[in-house]
Amino acid sequence: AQRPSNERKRAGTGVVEPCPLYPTDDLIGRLAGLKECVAPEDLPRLHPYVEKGGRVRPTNCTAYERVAIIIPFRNRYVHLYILLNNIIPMMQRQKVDARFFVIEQAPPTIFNRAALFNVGFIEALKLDSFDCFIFHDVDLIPLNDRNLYRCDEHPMHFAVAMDKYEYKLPYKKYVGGVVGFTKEQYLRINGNSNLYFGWGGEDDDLFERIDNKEYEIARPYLDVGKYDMVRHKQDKGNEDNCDRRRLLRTARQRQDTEGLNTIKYKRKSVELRSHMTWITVQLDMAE
Ligand code: UDH
Repeated sequence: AQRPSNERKRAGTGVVEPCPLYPTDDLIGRLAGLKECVAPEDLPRLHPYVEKGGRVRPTNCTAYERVAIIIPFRNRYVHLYILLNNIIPMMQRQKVDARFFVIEQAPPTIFNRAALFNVGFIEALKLDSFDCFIFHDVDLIPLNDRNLYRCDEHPMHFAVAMDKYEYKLPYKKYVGGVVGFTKEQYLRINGNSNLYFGWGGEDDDLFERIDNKEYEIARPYLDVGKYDMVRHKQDKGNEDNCDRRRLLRTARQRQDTEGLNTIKYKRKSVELRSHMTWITVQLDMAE
């Protein structure tokens, strides 16, 4: 990965001190996974060191890379603040230089999680430079801080063991929940498909894209890649996508001609809030 642009010099020495790749002294290991509600107005008191727009970075060393954390979002405020309350301190202990992006899909179109990942990638790069993109469901709370939020030689699948799947990988090709790509990897797979409106299938399409470009999938041990999902019912506006099996059959053929290079959306607003950059977009179903 490229060296981050925010290099800091050690006072008086002119020498830049890189953060340790594995900051073992600061890590705790297993975490409780806090699920209590957090009011947004409490975030500044709980996490005062986050910079406006949602950047958290190490104070005494230079992080190895810059990470954009992209959260696809619609009407899940309670989950969002619970998630931030859990991952902000984890980012600090991991010595990650991260910026949180909430990518909100405006009504009325059916929710499209995968298209929002493409939007997040494009919009984040308009605002700053990033080496690594972590696409993070809003309702997944990490339970081990040894699950380092970094990119690797191969795309990373972080959420390998969720409570809803009895802390196991539900099937070999599963890449749902939390995944990470370097900029180069995401460009090479042409991002996600934009065609999956509604619940399901888009993550299996992503697997096909990764596999088709001959990447492997890097995964932590089950005990490390552990997450709890904050319970919720199926959302209105994200009903089951009945077309998903049909779409999946052509995933590989479509890869180069449909995805990051063809996404269409209307950007409605970009706001630098205290603990995140909030981007609202309109997606159209017509292709
Ligand atoms: N999301 C929203 N708002 C929505 C829908 C989805 O913010 O209205 C985002 C959010 O980041 C969420 C992610 O998209 O974490 C994935 O959506 P999800 O939580 O609905 O997916 P999951 O597989 O849902 O976790 C499980 C419950 C519904 C299953 C019904 C299938 N028959």
